[in-house]
Amino acid sequence: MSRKIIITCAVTGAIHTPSMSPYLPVTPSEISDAALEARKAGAAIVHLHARNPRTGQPDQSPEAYEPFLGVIKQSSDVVINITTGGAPTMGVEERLKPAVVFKPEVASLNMGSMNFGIYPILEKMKEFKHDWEEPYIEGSRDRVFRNTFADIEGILTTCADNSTRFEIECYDIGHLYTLEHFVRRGYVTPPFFVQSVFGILGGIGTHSEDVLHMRRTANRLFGGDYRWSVLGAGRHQIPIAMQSVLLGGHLRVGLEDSLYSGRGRLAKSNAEQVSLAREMVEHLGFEVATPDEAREILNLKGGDKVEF
Ligand code: KMH
Ligand code: ZN
Repeated sequence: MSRKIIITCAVTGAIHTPSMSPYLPVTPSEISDAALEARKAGAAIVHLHARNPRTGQPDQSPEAYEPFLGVIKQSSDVVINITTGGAPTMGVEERLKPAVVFKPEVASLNMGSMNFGIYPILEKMKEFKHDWEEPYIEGSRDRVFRNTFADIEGILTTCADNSTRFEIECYDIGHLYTLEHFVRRGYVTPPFFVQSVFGILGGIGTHSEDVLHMRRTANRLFGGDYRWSVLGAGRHQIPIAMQSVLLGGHLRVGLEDSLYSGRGRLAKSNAEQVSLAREMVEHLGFEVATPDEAREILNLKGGDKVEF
């Protein structure tokens, strides 16, 4: 049987703002439509953030999530992953709330405090639809995305009570060593899901040597105990996804990580990026995993054991 590749689609995130693309999902119905279309195109997991429907500002209140979580669950078997990263402007308690309330199968978990520079995007922007956008983007010059050891331990402990498992986001080699520390202490159990992030200003770069170094280090530290996925920011999305597939891994796409689908061409939907990724996977001779296959690969609790 050919190896099954898990496609995660991160449909909106908290990096991009409405003025950057008219296709960025903002309202609950745009987010649920994007998730359902991504599933149809081949995604097994959707990684979700919520936004204020009027302004598009990241919103981590459970009330902002509620309108789309139920819709997605009722219309699809897709695995729902709720962010605990929220936005770097938010406190950790605020970021954790939706995962605590809704007890999803998967939640994201960021493995270290870091600079998270999105301010270079301003060079390409002239007009803003909303007042919050420019200071939010510019503010990343002097902002730390906080994920201390205590924060990580708190998230692991709280979500473990709900049998939520994690998309463990590692933006640099040191994050793998932090993960190893928590594995050794018994807070993280196999098979754990490592999402290696390439190309965020403040994290590791996008060179193929970076990808190989991340893979080799994770192999050395974790052997067969982990499942590996990657995401490449911006134009690196598909090239890095392809390297992961060739190195035995899974992949993540979506408008959270890149607004494009091809050189200089805005993606009109999340599904467009999923379709591109799926084509690439199939051209390389592999198959995409269904949500149930992803559940088996990652040992998830099941879509009927969530609180929404
Ligand atoms: N946009 C990713 C690079 C999270 O939601 O926890 C970061 C992310 C964080 O996905
Ligand atoms: Zn995210």
